[in-house]
Amino acid sequence: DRLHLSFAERAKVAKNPVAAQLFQIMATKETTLCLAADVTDATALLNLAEQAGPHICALKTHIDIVDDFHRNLITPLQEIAKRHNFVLFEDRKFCDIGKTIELQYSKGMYKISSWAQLVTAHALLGKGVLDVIKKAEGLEKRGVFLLAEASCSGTLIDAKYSKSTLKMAEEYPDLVTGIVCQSPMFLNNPGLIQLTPGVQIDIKADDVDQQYNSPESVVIEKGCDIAVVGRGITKAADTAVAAEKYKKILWDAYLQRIKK
Ligand code: 6AU
Repeated sequence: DRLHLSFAERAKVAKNPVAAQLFQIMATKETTLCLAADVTDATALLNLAEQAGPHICALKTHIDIVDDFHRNLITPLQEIAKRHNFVLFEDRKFCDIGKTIELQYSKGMYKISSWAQLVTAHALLGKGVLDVIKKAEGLEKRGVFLLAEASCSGTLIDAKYSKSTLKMAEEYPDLVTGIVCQSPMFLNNPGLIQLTPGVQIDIKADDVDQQYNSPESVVIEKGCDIAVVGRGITKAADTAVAAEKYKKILWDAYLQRIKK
């Protein structure tokens, strides 16, 4: 099953091209770390990308929090991603009617579809989101992570909703890269990637509603393939040292999991 197969084996069965690309990056760079680069300064974002670059498979942005965003930020970001071989991932969490998402995906200041190979989306309003992302202008190789569970306390998402999200994912195998969730759920398809946020070594929660698990427990007990780490790295004294530390713990946990 999914939890005991290697990423190299899973690359062969992935139907979404970005999932296949990610599995290959993970296997060759030996990293399952996705950095949540949640900073509000463009230069800080580029510095994070550069320093964490050798240790990550994906860089996840909330591009709309960058105070001094300018289109000129995208070219150097893409150059860093290419040089260090990681994927750019905009955590937009699309949730609207299809027509609106079509515009939010390709138009406006951010033109997400022109640079982000990966985006997140909610399944709440139905399949429209996947239909429009599939057809929109933009990069040829693209993928979507659907949010099926949340890391925060007080989420309104229940088991029935999670299961329906998974069903929707299975209906778009060429577009859906994977699922954002906190448990293995019913995700047995080895071609799909489980992305799990809420990962930190030192603390259990923030002062709002975020809840954290350790890197070992998310991989071994909760089925995480790619772990999202934000403040555990961005608030550390040395970005590269912290990223390398998470990478190693996560990779050892993955090796332990596939051996079982
Ligand atoms: O490690 P942190 O808490 O600093 O950052 C976690 C990152 C943030 C959130 O927007 C995101 O992960 N996130 C998501 C995603 C990836 O979609 C889902 C979720 O349930 N919880 C969560 O924290 O950028």
